[in-house]
Amino acid sequence: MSAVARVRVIDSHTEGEPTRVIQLGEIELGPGPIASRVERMKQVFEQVFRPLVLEPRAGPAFVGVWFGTPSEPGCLHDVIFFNSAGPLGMCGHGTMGFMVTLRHLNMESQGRHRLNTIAGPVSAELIDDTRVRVENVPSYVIQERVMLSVMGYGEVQGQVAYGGNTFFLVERSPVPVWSDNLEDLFKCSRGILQAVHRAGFGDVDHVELFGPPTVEGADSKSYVLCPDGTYDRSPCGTGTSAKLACLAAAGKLAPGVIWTQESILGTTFRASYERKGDRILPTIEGTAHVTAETQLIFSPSDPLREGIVLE
Ligand code: PYC
Repeated sequence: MSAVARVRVIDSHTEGEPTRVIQLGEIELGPGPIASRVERMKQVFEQVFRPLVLEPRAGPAFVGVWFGTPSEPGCLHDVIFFNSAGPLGMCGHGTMGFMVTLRHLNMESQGRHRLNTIAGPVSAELIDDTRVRVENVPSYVIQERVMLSVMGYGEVQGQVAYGGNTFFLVERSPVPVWSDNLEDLFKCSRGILQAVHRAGFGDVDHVELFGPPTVEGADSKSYVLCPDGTYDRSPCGTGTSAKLACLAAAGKLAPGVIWTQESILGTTFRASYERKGDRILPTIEGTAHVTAETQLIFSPSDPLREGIVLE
């Protein structure tokens, strides 16, 4: 950490879920392609990147964003999302936070922009200063009707689907999807994640539990367990994309029809899809607000300069 003692970041939240954008040029990851940059990020992850999203400099559920020169033609930037568990394939709420941050920094011009993520290029458009529309990567169902035996919760049925990250989606949550039920939702979704790995789906790193909506106009409410062991405060853009793939495959949602996904907090994303061969192309819309401009300080004498990690 000796070379990086101060890092300027911009914080925002998207429907409640925090995003921390590292200002351009603060941390170099060398030339592209994006896969090489991700490898370099992983080499110094615990010393350089993870401390940016851990306590005592961040709170729970922070997603970090590194961005730099595009390594893919037609893209505005390479954008790498990460949480304290490592890089994320894509991040819907993070893309919204990133676009609103670019506007805050006067670095964004009008119109739709392509951003190169680990999962592939996505399009993002600022509708106004805070509202962002994201056209995500092609999304699809990997396995329908997976039956799991989950200790303490019995038989749980769900689907494995991809929306930029890989999800296990449980249509009928074994525990009510209510915000006063967070402890049980965490225990249940952790048990499901372990069971889904035992069942051979090692790529699954997020779990979504669904229940009836509680805000007017929403179609469904979700609790989303993320790879860093926190829950998504937003309705989760990649998770909503995976959900649309399941709905489309089951013939429950037609192309172009709006699906409103509610988060555990009661905030919402509006989503719809177009067909793209045997996959779908989801569009997610939500609101982000900048919350802080900060310079983080990593003093060599600070015993917690690499963040608080409880093994
Ligand atoms: O919005 O895609 C998302 C996301 C993934 C993890 C946290 N948020």
